[in-house]
Amino acid sequence: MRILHTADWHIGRTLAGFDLLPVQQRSFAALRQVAHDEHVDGVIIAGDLYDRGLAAESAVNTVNSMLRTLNREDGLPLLVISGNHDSAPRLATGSEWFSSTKFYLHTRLAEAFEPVTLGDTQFFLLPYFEPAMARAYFEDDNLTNIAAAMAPVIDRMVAQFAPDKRHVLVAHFFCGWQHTQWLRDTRECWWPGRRAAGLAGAV
Ligand SMILES: [Mn+2]
Repeated sequence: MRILHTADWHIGRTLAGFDLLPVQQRSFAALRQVAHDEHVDGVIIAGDLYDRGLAAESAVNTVNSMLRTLNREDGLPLLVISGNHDSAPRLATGSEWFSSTKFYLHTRLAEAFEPVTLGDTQFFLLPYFEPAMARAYFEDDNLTNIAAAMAPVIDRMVAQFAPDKRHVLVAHFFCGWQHTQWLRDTRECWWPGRRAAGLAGAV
């Protein structure tokens, strides 16, 4: 299985007063070409499709057009999570019927435990979440940071592992120097199995 992994499109972003949309459109065209040339079986978009939760109308139109192009015109399965820059409820609008065209968009923590199976692989789409969301979901006041919250998150995913499948985690986190070891721990300890992989976007 060949998967194209992308993240952090930040559509709608301006940089020192310049609209980045023309650059982002060119990047999207290049991405689409890679997906075509490499005959990928799906595209992972690991968060931050938008730059702001309350995205401008033009940004919404752009993201919708890009997703529609990949999914409907190119026929590619899409595996998408919300990032910290996205508004999860806004991004999720319409997601109930997206899966009919293999467009899987997870924006709520609970959805992370419903693996998406494509071919020989289970994908666990973990949207960006705050510790408070994990405390509420697991009803555990001890989950005061993401490192603590990831233990029950991973446990619940592992319980869903089909033994004859590969398992891929898609996530979106802040990553800094002090988090490097934690990310390594997540990949090598919390995500068991040699054939597993974690794919993330960040910040
Ligand atoms: Mn980002």
